[in-house]
Amino acid sequence: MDGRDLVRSVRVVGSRKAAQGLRTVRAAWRRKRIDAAGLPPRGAERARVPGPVQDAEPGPGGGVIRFSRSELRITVAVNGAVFWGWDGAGPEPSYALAGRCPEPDPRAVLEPDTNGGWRVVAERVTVSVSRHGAVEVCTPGGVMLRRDLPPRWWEPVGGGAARWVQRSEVAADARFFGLGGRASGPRLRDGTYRLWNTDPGHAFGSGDDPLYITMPVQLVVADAAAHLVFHDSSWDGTVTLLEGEEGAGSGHDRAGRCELRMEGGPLRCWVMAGTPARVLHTWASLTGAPALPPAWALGHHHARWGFGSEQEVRRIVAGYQEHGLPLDAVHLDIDHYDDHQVFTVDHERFPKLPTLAEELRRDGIRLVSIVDPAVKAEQGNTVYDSGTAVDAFVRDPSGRTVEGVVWPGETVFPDFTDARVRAWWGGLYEERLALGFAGFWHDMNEPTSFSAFGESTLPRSARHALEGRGGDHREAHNVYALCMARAAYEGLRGLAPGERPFLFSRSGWAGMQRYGGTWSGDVATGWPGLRASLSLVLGLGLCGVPYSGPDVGGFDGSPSPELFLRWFQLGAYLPLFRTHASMRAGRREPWEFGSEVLEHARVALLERRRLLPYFMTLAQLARRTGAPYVRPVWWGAPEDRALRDCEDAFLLGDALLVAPVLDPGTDRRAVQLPRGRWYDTATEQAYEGPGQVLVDAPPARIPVLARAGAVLPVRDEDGGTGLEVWAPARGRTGGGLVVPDAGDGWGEPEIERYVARWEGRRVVVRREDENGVREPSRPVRVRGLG
Ligand code: NBV
Repeated sequence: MDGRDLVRSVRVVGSRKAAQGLRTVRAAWRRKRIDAAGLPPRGAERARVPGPVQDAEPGPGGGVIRFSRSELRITVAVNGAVFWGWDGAGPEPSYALAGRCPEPDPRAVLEPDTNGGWRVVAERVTVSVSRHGAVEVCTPGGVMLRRDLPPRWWEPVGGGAARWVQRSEVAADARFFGLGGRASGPRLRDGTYRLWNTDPGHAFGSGDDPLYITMPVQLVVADAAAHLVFHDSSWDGTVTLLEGEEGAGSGHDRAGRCELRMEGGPLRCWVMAGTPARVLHTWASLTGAPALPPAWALGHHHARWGFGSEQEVRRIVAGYQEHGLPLDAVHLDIDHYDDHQVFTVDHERFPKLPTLAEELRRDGIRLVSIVDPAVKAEQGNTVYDSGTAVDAFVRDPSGRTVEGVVWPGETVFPDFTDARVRAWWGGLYEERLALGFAGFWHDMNEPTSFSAFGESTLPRSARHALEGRGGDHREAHNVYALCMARAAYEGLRGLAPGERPFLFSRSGWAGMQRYGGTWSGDVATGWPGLRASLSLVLGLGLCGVPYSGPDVGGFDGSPSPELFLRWFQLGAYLPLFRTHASMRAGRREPWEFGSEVLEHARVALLERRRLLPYFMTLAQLARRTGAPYVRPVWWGAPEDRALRDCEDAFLLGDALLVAPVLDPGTDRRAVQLPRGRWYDTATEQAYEGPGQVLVDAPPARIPVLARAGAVLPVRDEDGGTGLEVWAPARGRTGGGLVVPDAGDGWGEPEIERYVARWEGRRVVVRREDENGVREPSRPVRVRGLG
């Protein structure tokens, strides 16, 4: 390129930017105009509370309690979850629930309470309803887990959606987690959290809230038990949390508080109580089993906004190979599209995509394609034309198609809340599969539409099918990405029935795990961003979404070699292990940070590869039990308060405790251990928990501790799967599960159960199941004997 070319291209880019800027101004005005005409004005409202209790009528699993100005339906389901809904709200229809609602528990009965109210007594909980409509969920031992005060509604006098508020109290010692993906967690501090999926529009840090995935799902952990509470309304809202305070034995505890305000939608709620494992299991039985990623998706992924050409992709792949770094997937961002249009290819810069895909596949590397929901509004664009033919795009109340602005310029948005539109959209992935793509990365689906001012999304009055019920964007916004994921997942199942779809999505809602996972989105490069990435993965896992991970190295800017390395070392233990960055950011290939980083990154990659069978087992167990792979350290001991407040370490399954380095200049760090013996996996030194220990964290590695007695599957040098066993403490036994699945199909592997015990001076491992006890057919290596 000579000087004149450069000047010309700067001008082209400059004028394109100006044109896009102008479009966003026009789009902002358009949105304002549409909403001014299409949304009911906020006029006079009437406040309402349930009023005094009148009578009650038993029904399956509970019954209906009538108040003078509302009625409350309570049902305990066979899975132990409690449902309650005001004003006649039932559990369905719901975007969160998977298929049909669970059956009511016939053993749960509604009976009068001594205080003039009513109660439902079930096996795992007792639900008491006061005379004015406060709902208390207690353990069978009578300890209160949460108390929901009588709600209050504000109804527009002329009709329309009622706003409501629900205040609740929890134990003074309770801690809050969840609410989707929050950068400031995992423990949610006092403050107000919004429920409206949002692209922050810049690389975010720990102070940015809300982000792409919000969910009215809270996991509350207290001495008495853990419970998950889900308010099933997809409308905009806020949750204000205030942790309680204990009066140090004075008897003057202040309860923890939660206030949920919703702009509309049914006032209905699910509560499930028990151990964290039981709670997540019940949640998965309600909202669906997490999709099982194909085995390759548990390896290492490298992405980049701006590879720009096939040659560059080949150069990066060759770099991985030359440096002896395992690589399992390469992701192509919007720059491989023709002029940023979804389901197209820039044939100049990517002339032979199927050949590239095939060559990579021969080396064990899959190609993943980004998919944006917005479609360029231009006749001749085949997606636009075919979508128009099936009336796929969101319209405003006057019937005009809503136009927004995204990367390709003026765009329209498929209405994924319409089964017909989902079927059409799902079919479009055929083009991607034919190009050789093996997985899909949904972006910009909050949905985001650039706007010079106001909200960067669709008009709130935009119409949606909502499965035939009809409604507007106020209700559809938060489930837009969930429905897009459903469209892709179902489409892919039809197009490639023999393969498990690989899908991860920036935005989503309760139940999104049925279709795939997610990632951090544009996490800011910096130490706070590193911490935020762990917070997101932990928080989402507690909301039932077990597969996620950050942009390793951060999305923008250039991480220092130290920050990159520490991020890489953390990423190696998270479900989605992906390096990715913005077009304008610095490099993210491990060899770009000097020989020391390269060497340590290689160790992290090889360790990830060695642990693949363990990751696969965790993925299989997540599907069967709802337990996330990455768990807070209090997972098995929520009553240990020091663990409850520990946010800088996590359990990877039952066997490992990972203590990432989250601060610069660290070569040793404190680790809060749960009860029992733990081995530093690098030195095999044993530590006894509970309590805090100091562990070495040199640049070469982050501390990873193994639980005494753990049996975990690891990849041998020759590619087979062996068992790594960590000696149980003397006189104790241990064990572990192995779910061997090396593929990407639907086969149901048999679960192998191993038990480790001392026999004399040896630790022996046996496979035990209904067929009896036998020697394992896998090679065994016992560690921690020294
Ligand atoms: O498609 C470009 C990027 C993508 O690289 C990133 O991962 C997404 O989170 N995308 C956002 C749109 C542009 C963000 C500035």
